[in-house]
Amino acid sequence: MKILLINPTIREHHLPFCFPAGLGVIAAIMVQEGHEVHVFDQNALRVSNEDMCRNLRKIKDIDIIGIGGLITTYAHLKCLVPGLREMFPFAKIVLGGGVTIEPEVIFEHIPVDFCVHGEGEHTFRELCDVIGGKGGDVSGVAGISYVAHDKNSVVTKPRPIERNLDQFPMPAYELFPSEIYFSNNVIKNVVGIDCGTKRCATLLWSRGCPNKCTFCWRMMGKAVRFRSVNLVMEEIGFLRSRYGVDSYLFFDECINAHRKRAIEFATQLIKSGYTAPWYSHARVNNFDEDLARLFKRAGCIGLNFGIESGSKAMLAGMKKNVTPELASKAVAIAQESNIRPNCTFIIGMPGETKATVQESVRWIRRRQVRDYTFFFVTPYPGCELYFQPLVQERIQERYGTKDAFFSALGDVCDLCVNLTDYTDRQLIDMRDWAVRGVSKPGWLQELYRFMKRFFRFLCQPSRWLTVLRNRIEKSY
Ligand code: B12
Ligand code: SF4
Repeated sequence: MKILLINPTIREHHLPFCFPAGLGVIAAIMVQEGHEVHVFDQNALRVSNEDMCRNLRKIKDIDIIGIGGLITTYAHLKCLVPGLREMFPFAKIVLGGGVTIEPEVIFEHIPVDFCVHGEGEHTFRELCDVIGGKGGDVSGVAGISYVAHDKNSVVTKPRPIERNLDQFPMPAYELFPSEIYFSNNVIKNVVGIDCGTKRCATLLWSRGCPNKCTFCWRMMGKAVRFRSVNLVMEEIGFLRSRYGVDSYLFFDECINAHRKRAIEFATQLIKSGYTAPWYSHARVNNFDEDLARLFKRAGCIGLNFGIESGSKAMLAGMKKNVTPELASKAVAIAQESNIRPNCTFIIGMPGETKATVQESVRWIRRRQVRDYTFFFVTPYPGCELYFQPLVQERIQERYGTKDAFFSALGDVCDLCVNLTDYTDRQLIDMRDWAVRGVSKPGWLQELYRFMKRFFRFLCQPSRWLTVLRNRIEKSY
């Protein structure tokens, strides 16, 4: 069959830097299955819907169109899909990714035939088989929804998560304009760490997160599943030789969700002899000196820690399951290990006050964190927070319909729903105050910090040896 996969534009204000890993794996599976696969990566190419449709006209007789992404693509898909429907009246349009979280809303506002919920690899393959007439009925495909003949929407039984990620192929990089993503160098241009590398790829080692933060949607489930490091290394080797990629951002939900596995991962990276700079997301628990040292040796240059708040009470409300003290300790360890910590904070959870925001500001000042960001809490559909009565009430008050709410969802830098007792203006002012309130360290403080780190380094001969060994290994 002829399958067209479309990666819709996301975050227009940023350069495209993130290869769509999910769609990439689905594309690779469809090729393996013997289908003729076409990809249009609108996000990488940044073309308008009209130009994309003009381009797509060249492809004749498409049987299935697969499209999708995060819930924040909802408004864009609402404009894009009707045009596709008109151009390809006989093709089945399948929507996947986080945007399908509430299929009833989708079917009412976007003319698609099927929604795929959760991991899409097996579901899309099976759905294509049924559509292609290989037997069976769509009602037997787990993890989808559709509108039946009686106009009622049907949701089939949930698709279990795949435990063995190794059975999935590497994303079909060659079908996408991957160069664009890699050369935009996310570590340098978005994270802001310039370590002299030219091309950065985003990739995944694991899926899932065992934690339960109320603002977070864990579509990939609670059970963390890991790809074998050998396969990750194989992918890295391919990206290096084919695209000249020299740095990596592991987009895992939590790279140290399991400390033991994280140790194995770093150890194998080191053993493989290829320790290019990498960056990832980490939790403040499960992070200690040994792991930090190992991560550093394996090439880690920075970690994003979701600190969320300097207030114990706010952290408890988010079910973050950590304390400000623990966060402080982890960030200190990262700083001492020369792993640059990037700390993100959330403002506007129910119960937030000026005093709790002040606690976050004090936390940052105490820790002398250089890279920090304050985001507004956003109850993305699917997360625990979204289902709280107060949140539903505020969404209803402000937007009236789910369609209006979904259409408004974008970056967490924008205030979308106010869950506090302050006015919007007051909350925005509080965020701005927090950002200003943390005075950036002056050159004297920087010098003091550098000297402190340098003397600590001098007192640890094991660290000189590590640096020396890495240098020697690199020169070979
Ligand atoms: C990479 C990433 C991004 C990339 C986008 C990547 C992309 N093109 O999809 C970027 C950096 C742009 C991004 C931005 C944001 N992100 Co983000 N992001 C991730 C991250 C870290 C990894 C996604 C990933 O690659 N997963 C692995 C692949 C295999 O899964 P997948 O992409 O979901 O694809 C699978 C299924 O969804 C499905 N599928 C997906 N597409 C399609 C298409 C078809 C046709 C089919 C059949 C199936 C299908 O099948 C795939 C294979 O199983 C996840 C967290 C995580 N580790 O999962 C958060 C996550 C997806 N992001 C999230 C959020 C909140 C955001 C932001 C809103 C945050 C912000 N700072 O503002 C912004 C959006 C901004 C905006 N204006 O739109 C939330 C989800 C939100 C939601 N409910 O949709 C997540 C889950 C993080 C979290 N735990 O809260 N993000
Ligand atoms: S915020 Fe991070 S640690 Fe918390 S549940 Fe989400 S991915 Fe896991």
